[in-house]
Amino acid sequence: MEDCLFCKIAAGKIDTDFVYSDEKLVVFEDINPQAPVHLLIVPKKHISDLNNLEEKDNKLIGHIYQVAKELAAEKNIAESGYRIVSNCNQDGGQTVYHIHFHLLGGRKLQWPPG
Ligand code: DGP
Repeated sequence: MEDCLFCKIAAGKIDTDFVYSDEKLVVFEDINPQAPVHLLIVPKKHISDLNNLEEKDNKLIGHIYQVAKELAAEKNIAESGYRIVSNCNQDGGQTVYHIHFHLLGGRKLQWPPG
């Protein structure tokens, strides 16, 4: 998608420090962090939101959670705890329409979310 911000970041067209990257995804720090650890896990494949996930994406989603778990350990939040969030559409608070997963931790997170 030519005018998708996260496609551009994932393709290296916008200067961004990746915390992690592989052939399927990139991970970088959120520009507006909501917790001491706030990473965005972004697949290279353009999927606009959770509603557009297909069965063939199941392996990718599993991989995202494996990478999230490893990054949580690296960031020393595995034992204290963390949250993985994917906002969907307006009421879910989605602002960037390229599917992504927030990895949040490093403080006690509130529940329910606002
Ligand atoms: P969401 O609101 O769930 O769609 O999350 C989008 C997140 O993306 C939001 O927390 C802010 C972050 N973000 C938006 N633009 C940029 C950017 O250019 N760079 C980085 N690092 N993060 C961005």
